[in-house]
Amino acid sequence: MIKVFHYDRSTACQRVRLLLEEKKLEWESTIVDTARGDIDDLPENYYTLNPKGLTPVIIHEGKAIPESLIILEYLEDKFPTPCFRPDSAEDKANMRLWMRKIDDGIHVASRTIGVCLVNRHIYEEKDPDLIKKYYDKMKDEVRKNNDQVNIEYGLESPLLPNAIAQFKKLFTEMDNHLKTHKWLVNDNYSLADIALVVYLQRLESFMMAPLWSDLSYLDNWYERISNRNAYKKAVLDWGDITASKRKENGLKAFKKINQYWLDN
Ligand SMILES: N[C@@H](CCC(=O)N[C@@H](CS)C(=O)NCC(=O)O)C(=O)O
Repeated sequence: MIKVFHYDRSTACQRVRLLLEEKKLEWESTIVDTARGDIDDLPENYYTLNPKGLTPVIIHEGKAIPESLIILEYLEDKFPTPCFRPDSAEDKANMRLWMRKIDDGIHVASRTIGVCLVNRHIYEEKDPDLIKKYYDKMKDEVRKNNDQVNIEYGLESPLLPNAIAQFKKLFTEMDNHLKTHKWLVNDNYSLADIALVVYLQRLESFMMAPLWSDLSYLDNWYERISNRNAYKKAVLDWGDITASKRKENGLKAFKKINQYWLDN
């Protein structure tokens, strides 16, 4: 049995759950949700499972594996049927190049948007000592420093325009590719589609879908994945405890975000 440490709305956890559901694997859920500053909710030994203290982590055959993109490849290696990785070396490289964009900036950009629009308001409502403890324990210095800027400046954060620009670049690139291909790698649904789709859901949760309304191939791709049973089970059914806050703050921010999108 695969044990998964995760929480509802985390994009990194959503992609792992999506692959688990696509492969129809049985797994056991443990919720670890520190994203609203509740660092005390982290299980005692969690840093031995993931030195960064983040989710997801899976435990399989006694071994803990963090990092969602590594987990996707691990599951593919261990449970190759049905298969979500192409055969040829060239296609595998293409698949990994799409996935690489996540660790090359998109995941950080997604956090920037989240902190500027929502997390800063959630932290404001909490005991300041608790939030201090949360940041004292945060291992990733870049994440910590970016968060400080994004909490202080919100929609005026100097990091926000570039975060939006990165999404515009990625979504435009995906749309161009999808004009002539059914999926991101040739005509087979792969780990690349599974890894990236969660960011459309994330931006949509902020009511930002109008930004990419002219990217119809991307929109169609998103719709095709959203209609899959596995997606419903892995993403929609788990929901998002902060959905109303995302919607409310996303709507308030839309004019500014749209301007950042148009400026780039
Ligand atoms: N590169 C990591 C990123 C993991 C990550 O950022 N996890 C977030 C959720 S998407 C988390 O654990 N957040 C907890 C928090 O913010 O306190 C991966 O792909 O697994």
